[in-house]
Order: sequence, then structure tokens, then C-alpha cells
Amino acid sequence: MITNFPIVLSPEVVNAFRVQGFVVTPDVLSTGEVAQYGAAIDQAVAARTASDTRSITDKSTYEQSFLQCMRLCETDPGVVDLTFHEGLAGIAAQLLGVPSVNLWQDQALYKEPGGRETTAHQDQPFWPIGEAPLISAWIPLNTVDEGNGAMAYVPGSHLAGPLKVVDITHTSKPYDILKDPALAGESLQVVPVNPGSVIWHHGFTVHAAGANCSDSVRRAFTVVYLSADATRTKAWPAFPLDRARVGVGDRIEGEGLPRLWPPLATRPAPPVQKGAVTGPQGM
Ligand SMILES: O=C(O)CCC(=O)C(=O)O
Repeated sequence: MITNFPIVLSPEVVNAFRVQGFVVTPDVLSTGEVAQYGAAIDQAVAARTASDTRSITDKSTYEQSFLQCMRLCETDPGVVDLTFHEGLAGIAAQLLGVPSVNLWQDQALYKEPGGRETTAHQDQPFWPIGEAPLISAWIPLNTVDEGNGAMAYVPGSHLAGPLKVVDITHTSKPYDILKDPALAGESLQVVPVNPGSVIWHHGFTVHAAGANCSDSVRRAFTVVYLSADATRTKAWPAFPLDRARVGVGDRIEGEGLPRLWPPLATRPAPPVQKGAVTGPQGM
């Protein structure tokens, strides 16, 4: 097993993640990296959203939470090094306690000025991957606090496992997961964060984000990592799995699902068939 992680976590940080289901790793990206990747992601989001001239009030409830641009590493060369970032991928493996992780997805989540809160949900029940170890890196590209859409997490909620799916895309009044008895009255803990730091959350951690009451965009990018030995558990349509022809029971790997840790000697070419889906398949 390769253990020469570029960024080595202390046992305390790993333990905090295991107990809470989220943790902040401070100062893992340099100011230069944040500026460089931030500019590339800004450009990608601008290009992907150029034809959408609607004001925020004309958008669906889901779209009012953020502009969501997925799989930027497949279309935007300036973003690839962030998605494949070895320091981040090594942290994902350490926090999950697995030897190897693959990419599940990357995405920009830009909360516009006036953007509503992100409804509380768990990520993993959206996807046909059962209880495979999964973790998200939430990477702020500017300072994020209670005024402009900070993330918030219910401590320990990942230990409840899969709860009822929160249909955040199709209905404006989805299941209120914060009232789920499995959370035993625990509530959201807001996590303000500075660029350079990264917040990590487990696939079953209940999380939300505040509204953006500022006059500038809250810019964030996420990379979602899946244990490399995960298998598909359900047949329902799921873009990255169907494109890579991953059947039920098969390992989740192939086109668009490259190994990120340990790093590959040669990165695969981006898939020819692009799929910039939005919604819970992709979130
Ligand atoms: O950025 C947001 O507002 C929500 C992010 C989120 O739900 C996630 O990264 O899973």
C-alpha cells in the first residue's frame, strides 16, 4: 500500500472526521493555487452559463441555490490539476481509511447574490452505490461565512446511514431531513471557511448551506471521491455509471471515473461523450 501522502493528517483530524462526519483541513492549497484554479473555474462557469439570461427569481427553487456546473475536468484543462490534486486525493483516502479512491464527480457550485439556502440533504442516497465509502472535498474559492452561504453540517449524522432521500431538484417542499428521528435532535453546525482550507464531508453527513445575502458570488468547487473497490448496487439510471458501462455488481471504474489515489502514472484522456448533468444524480 502506498502511504507517501503529500499531506499527512494527524490521527486527531482523522478521528474528528470519523466522529463528526466532517472536518476542516486548513491551508492545504496555496494562495497561488486558489487564484489559478479559481480563475479557470470562473471561466468554465461563465462559458457553461453564458446562454442563461434568467434572473435568479425566474429560476427553479433548486437553481436558486446555486449555479451547478459538473465534470469540469472533462471540458476545462485548467481545472484538471485540481480534480486530480494528489494532496487532496491523499487526504480523501486517509479520511476514508481506504487504500485507493476514484473520482465520482467534480463540480462548481456558485451561489449567486440573493441565492437561497441549500436545502439540508445527504448526498449518497442520490446515487446507486449503496454504502460504499464516499467523501466530498468542498473547496472555497473566496471567504465563505454566515453572510454568503457557509456550509453547515449535522455532527455525527453520517452514522445514521442512509435516510429518506431529499428530492431537492423536483420539489420546492422536499422531505425535512433535519426532523428525521435518526438525528436525535442534533442541529446544523455552520462552518465558515477561508480559501486555501477545505471542508470534507462523508456521503451520509446531513448538510446544508446558508443563503447568499452578500452582493458577490459565493464560489466553491467540490471533488467527490469514492473508494476504488465500490460496486454499483442499483440499476436506476446514473450518468457516469451508464456511460462507463458499469453494471449492477460491477466495480465503479472506467470512463469518467479515474483513479485519483494512488496517483496514476498517466492520466486518462477525457471521455468523448460529455454529460454536464445537474440535479441529484450529479449533486
Ligand atoms: O455548496 C452548496 O451550497 C452545497 C454543497 C453540497 O451540498 C455538497 O457539496 O454536497
